[in-house]
Amino acid sequence: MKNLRQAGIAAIGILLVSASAQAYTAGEPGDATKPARIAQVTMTEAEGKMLFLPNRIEIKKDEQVKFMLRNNGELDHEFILGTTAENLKHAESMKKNPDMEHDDPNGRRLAPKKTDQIVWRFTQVGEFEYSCLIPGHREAGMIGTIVVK
Ligand SMILES: [Cu+2]
Repeated sequence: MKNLRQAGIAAIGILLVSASAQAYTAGEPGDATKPARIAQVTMTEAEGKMLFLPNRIEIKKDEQVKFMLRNNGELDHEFILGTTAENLKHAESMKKNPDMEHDDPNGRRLAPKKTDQIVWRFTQVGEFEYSCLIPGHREAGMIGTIVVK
């Protein structure tokens, strides 16, 4: 498992096109049948900006979190969990392919007024993020910080 994880980190580009490689720096997909802390995250646009509410969430290591996502905006938005480096790399590949489908467990794309969920377990202390990688959205403010203590 450890080797698989390291290989996944080294080959993050491959990971993006291969949903079968399951390795995430920010933790691992959770178990929806187990209790989880609820974190509501709303995506929206306001006054020329795009944002997540809230844009900072603190979590305890090994805590399982259920992100209850809601898109209150007029545009599609995404919620992609990862490190900043992973998300920036992912954002680059989305510039080449803006309609890229995500079926990775660490991300969702929501149409306006839609809701969705991600259950995730954070297994490492550190700072991670969630961002919307649709071209221009991260730059417009769609980034949030996750602090795992
Ligand atoms: Cu967005």
